Amino acid sequence: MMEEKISLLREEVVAKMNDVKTASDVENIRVEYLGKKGLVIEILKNLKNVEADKRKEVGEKANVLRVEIEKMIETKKEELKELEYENSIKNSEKIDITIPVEDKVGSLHPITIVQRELEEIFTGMGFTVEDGNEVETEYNNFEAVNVPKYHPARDMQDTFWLENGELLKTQTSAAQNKIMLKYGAPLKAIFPGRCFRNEALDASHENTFFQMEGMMIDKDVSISNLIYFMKTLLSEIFKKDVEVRLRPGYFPFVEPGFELDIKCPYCDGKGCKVCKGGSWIELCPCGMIHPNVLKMGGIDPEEYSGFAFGLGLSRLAMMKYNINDLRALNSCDVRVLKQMNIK
Ligand code: FA5
Repeated sequence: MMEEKISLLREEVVAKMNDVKTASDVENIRVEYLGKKGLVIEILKNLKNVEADKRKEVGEKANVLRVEIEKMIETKKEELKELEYENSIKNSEKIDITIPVEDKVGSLHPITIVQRELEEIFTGMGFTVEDGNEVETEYNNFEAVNVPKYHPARDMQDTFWLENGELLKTQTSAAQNKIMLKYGAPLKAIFPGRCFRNEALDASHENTFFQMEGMMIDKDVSISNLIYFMKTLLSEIFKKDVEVRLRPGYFPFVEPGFELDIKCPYCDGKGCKVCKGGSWIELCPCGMIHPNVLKMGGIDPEEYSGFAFGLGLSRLAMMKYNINDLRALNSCDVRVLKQMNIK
């Protein structure tokens, strides 16, 4: 009798297992047969009521069934997990691995490209590339380049001040003094960097922009050296021989000071929308380093002279890539790069 009951239970469990759809169906089967009051467990608990000569055999069979059911439960659980995973793949977004990849997944920023190009040109001419800070002392940004407190030139470079009296540097010239003190004369260095000014913004003025400063200090350095280096640099950048001219310009840290213009490389001076019909483009303030600045940098102006320039890197990138609004360069909009078709 009992043996028959056990084999009926086995058939029942196998049939129920075949119909299982969810994990809770499996749990119901477990409770029904192997739970505290489960049908198989009840048989084992009540073995004492079985006739003595059959007790051992019934006990063994019930135990075998218990183990079988446990195995069926485990197997079913695994199957359900597998099924769930397959369904999740089927229902999730399909990835078509045969679609060709976009030919351009990213590029360097135009300013970075121009900066690296300039660094290569200058290191080829024996200059070192130096780093400047973005947060600077008032002394380095102004006093050390001959702009004492209350000098009217400070009005042109209003900036963002920190509570501790330091500021976001307005010009790469802020690193001149530290570099002079570090290397002494002779020295040839460029120092690119991010600058900040409290500006009224327009297509050619940003509150955050890049400059690249350069300095050459040695015995007998003259304005001809300055012109030679600037001409070489700009010709390499624009990949053609560019004509330059100097106009007087005022900066307290140079004497004499100039604004360096280039003949428009787009129309060769005939007049176009890049040079706004003026044939020349103002590109780079520069000049011979003021004796006071050399002195503050620990260099004897009687023995040494030097030139310095402060190239507007953002504006140069703007020109090289024909961008009509400087603000696009800080926009973090990838469409800007795509539009420029930078590889
Ligand atoms: C200076 O900053 C001087 N330190 C440059 C210098 C260095 C002169 C060494 C002599 C010797 P200026 O304020 O003109 O000069 O700025 C230099 C260049 O930075 C400008 O020609 C322009 O290209 C760029 N620039 C200045 N302000 C902005 C701005 N708000 N947005 C974008 N570019 C700017």
